[in-house]
Amino acid sequence: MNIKTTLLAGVVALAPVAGFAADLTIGFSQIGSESGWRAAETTVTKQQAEERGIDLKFADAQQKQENQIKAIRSFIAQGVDGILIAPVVATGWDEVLEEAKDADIPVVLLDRTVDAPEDLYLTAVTSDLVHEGNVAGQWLVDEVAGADCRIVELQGTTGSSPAIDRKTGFEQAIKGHDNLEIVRSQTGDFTRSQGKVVMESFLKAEGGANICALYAHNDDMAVGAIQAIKEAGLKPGTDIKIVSIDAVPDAHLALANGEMNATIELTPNMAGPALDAMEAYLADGTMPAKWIQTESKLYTAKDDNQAVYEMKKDLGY
Ligand code: GZL
Repeated sequence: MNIKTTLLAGVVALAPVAGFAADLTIGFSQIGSESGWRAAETTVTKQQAEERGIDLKFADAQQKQENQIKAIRSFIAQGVDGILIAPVVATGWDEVLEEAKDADIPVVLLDRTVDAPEDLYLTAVTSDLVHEGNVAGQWLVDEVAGADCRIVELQGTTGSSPAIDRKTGFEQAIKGHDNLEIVRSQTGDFTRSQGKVVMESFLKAEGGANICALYAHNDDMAVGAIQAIKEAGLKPGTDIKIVSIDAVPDAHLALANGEMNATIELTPNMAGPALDAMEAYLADGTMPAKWIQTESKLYTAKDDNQAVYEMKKDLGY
């Protein structure tokens, strides 16, 4: 059974669950700040640690796995009580996770998974990344209602579990709908700048009139693509439908302005459930489920996006 958490229950409340955290030191290997969502996750994680009296050792890897591995080894050498990792890619973690296990230091994964034996980490707190892709694909199937639609896709960071799973889920949803076809697919590395550059290349290669929809694996790439679509003299949200994931404040603004059509919410509060599990394990050996799943929610232009923007804009994105 997956323990679901919700955005509001996590981010707004920020209340600690119990007082196991006295004098805990936790290392956090964060990928970097490639997206607004990632910045919010960092903000929330620091808030959660502070609320619980946890001494959080924060390391920003600037999107490089070798920097994450160095940071994790440093945490082990420091003898921290636990380690949080947001793994930039899915492979290459076995050795350093073995070292943490040998040092009896529990590891909790945030927002992405790894291809490693499950006994090498306590739990993973993530959304259902395949489901997110599914919801995005199904939204487009319903939106075009049988009309032909040539799709371009901005993938997340190559080799990351969200890029792999969100692609899988989207393709599952459009399978069997021959009117829908992905004609271009390339990584924009989850960033606005790359999302713009790659969308410009799609527009040049295909011609704007031949692109019906953009599926972006995150809102930051979608926002960059919106800029490129506008600079090509086209109307994002009308000439090219846009469906994305994260539901960051700027995506709600784009939805409210008719420049985006749908996004699937990803809570930035992975640390709340992660630290609950870590504290309980450190207190009395309680073993959590291997996967703590966070909820996903579809937002479209029909929602009160201005109100959601106002609620989210000060949450650290
Ligand atoms: C998904 C997470 C992704 C976000 C992006 O769980 O890893 O990484 O969707 C971020 O915004 O870059």
